[in-house]
Order: sequence, then structure tokens, then C-alpha cells
Amino acid sequence: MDRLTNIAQQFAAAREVTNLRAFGSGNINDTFLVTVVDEMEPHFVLQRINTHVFQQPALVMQNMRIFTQHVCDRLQHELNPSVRRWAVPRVLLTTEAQDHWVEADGSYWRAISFIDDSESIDIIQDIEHGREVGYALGRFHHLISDLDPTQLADTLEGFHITPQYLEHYHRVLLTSTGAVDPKVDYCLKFIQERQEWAQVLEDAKNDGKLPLRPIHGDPKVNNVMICTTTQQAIGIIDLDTVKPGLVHYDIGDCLRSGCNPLGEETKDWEQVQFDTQMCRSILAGYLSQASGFLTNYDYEYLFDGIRLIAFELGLRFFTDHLVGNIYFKVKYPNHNLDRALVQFKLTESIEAQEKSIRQIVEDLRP
Ligand code: GN1
Ligand code: MG
Repeated sequence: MDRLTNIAQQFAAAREVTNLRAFGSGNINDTFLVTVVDEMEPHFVLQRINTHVFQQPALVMQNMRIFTQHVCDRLQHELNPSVRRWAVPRVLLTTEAQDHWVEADGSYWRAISFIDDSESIDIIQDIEHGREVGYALGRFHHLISDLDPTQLADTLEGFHITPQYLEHYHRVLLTSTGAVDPKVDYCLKFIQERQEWAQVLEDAKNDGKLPLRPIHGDPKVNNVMICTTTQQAIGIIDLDTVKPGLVHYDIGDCLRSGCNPLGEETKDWEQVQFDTQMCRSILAGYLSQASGFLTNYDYEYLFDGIRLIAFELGLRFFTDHLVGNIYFKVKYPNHNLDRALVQFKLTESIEAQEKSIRQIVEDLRP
């Protein structure tokens, strides 16, 4: 039995593992789809957690348990259970009843159930898909809006705290000796011009305008599972970054991913645009579920959240390019530079359309 199959077998109990293949397009963890001999549940997802990024994987698993328990309880008590199927991935245990498996080489593995009859789609398809993606994030936030965020551990310190990414970037700049390159120059200038504003959400949080809530942390388009029969969103996966944060991080992340029709991996960075029609559709879907708990301040800062998370991701990719690609997995040397350019072009397009985006928020606000 090869090494990976042997690891998968730890979570498969008596069921024989018949197939295993790389799965998804994550930038951090390694993910595999495992097939087992089991008519009821023939697949599960096996992941190697990147412990360079998640240095306390046990806390990631603890958050996942608290989250899953809360949502499952809540779904059972929902007044109208007929609404629509909503699936929550289950953590699978090893034969020794552990929620993870540590290999001899120290690598950390866990398994979760596969949501059947559903697919993950990398690039937004159309307006209906957009509405579903927004609905999914709204429902997700709604289901945890009564979960006390202090119950969740901070598993990734500084995640989405833009001023901290900026500090790191400045430390990196001190030692970096990159060759002259117009793309690099464009990024340097782009960041330089937006440094002051980058505090905007942290300031609002510190002023008590925006509260910490439990969030997903990474609700991009391909983390929303779409039912292959109905094309409806039926769940959100990738729960590693469920932790206390601002809902603006999630809304911004969902929109920067959903309103970029070329996708975040495009080489055609100069053509990248923020699609405001899609923005309207995603936000409408979101607010159909989330308007109940949003405050006036939340609405006021939505535009900044959308602009900031695109900028922040560009900054994170660019910094990683400068340090030699140690955080995000890359397929070629300038991959993170190209990804940064996509996010900066998207930010530029968001800025150019500020008026329309603010108007969309006003139109949709109850
Ligand atoms: C990373 O690994 P993946 O693709 O789920 C990153 C997100 C970024 C995303 C960009 C923990 O997520 O913050 O938005 O790449 N996750 C972490 O694709 O840093
Ligand atoms: Mg993720």
C-alpha cells in the first residue's frame, strides 16, 4: 500500500480505499478525494494541513468542532426546516477516535465528509450563480450570528489585519534586492499610494463601530458548493479559517472573487475588471439572509471592505513574491507576482466604480 493510501485508510475504518486523487485548487493545504468501498458514502476528502501556515492545527480542528456543533443544532431547530438542503462537512475520526493523523514525518492529516451531488466551481458562471454564492455566505453568517466569537480560537493571528500585512511588507522591502521590473514597480507604487487608507477597517473596529463576529475567512467562489441537480448553493467548505473577525473580510473576499469574471489565476491581468452587475446579484443574495443582523455601520463600511480585501490579497501575493514564495503554493517563479497584479487591477476597477458600488449598497439596504 502506498503512503497516501495508508494515511487515507486510517480514516476509512474497515472500508477499503480503492482510489485517491489530488482534488481542488487550494493555495495552502494539499487536498485529495478518496474513494472507498461504501455504497452509502463512496467518497471523503483527505487533507494535509500546512503547518507552516496553521501552526496549531489542533485549534483549527477545535474551531471546526465548535462551529459544526453550533450549526447542526441550529439547523435542527430551524423554524422552517423545508427551506433548502444545507450541508455541513463532518470531521471523520481515525480508528483510534482521533480527529487527525500525524505521520512519522510529522505531517498533519485530517479527513472530512464529501458533500454529495455537489461541485465546486472556480470562476463565477453567471448572475444566478452569483446570487447563489451570495446566498451561501449570508446563510453561513446567519447560522453563526448567535455563536459567541470568543468561543473560537484565533488560529491564524493577523489574518485579514491589513496594517499587519503592511508592516511585514515593509520589513521585507528592507532586505529585498529585486531586479528592475516594470510590474514590480507598478506594485510598489500601488501599495505606496494606499498605505494610509489601509487602516480603515481596523480603525472602525478599534473605534467600536464594527464588532468581532464569527466569520469564514475565505469564502471565495470555489468554496461555495453548488448542487449539481438544482444549481443551488448547498454549503460552504474550507472551514480552516472560521474564527473571530469582521463580516467585511468575508463580504470583501466573496466579492473580489465573485466579481472578477476572468478569475484570480488569469494571465490577462490588464483586462481585469470588477463586474458591478455581479456585485449587485451577490449582495442581493447575501442580504436576503443576512440583513437581520447588520447594523448601519456595517453598511457604511461595505464599500471599504470590498476595496480593502482585494488590495490586501494583492499585497499578500506581492510580499510572498518578494520573499521567494514561502506562503502560497506556486506553479512558476512569477506566479505570485501575476496574482498580485490581478488583485491590484481589480482594486483599481473597484475604486473607479466607487459611486456605483455605493449606490448598489444603498439600493439593496432594507
Ligand atoms: C488561500 O488555500 P486557499 O486557496 O483555500 C488563502 C486565502 C486567499 C486564497 C486566494 C489561509 O486560500 O486567504 O484568499 O488563498 N488562505 C489562507 O486564493 O491564507
Ligand atoms: Mg482556504
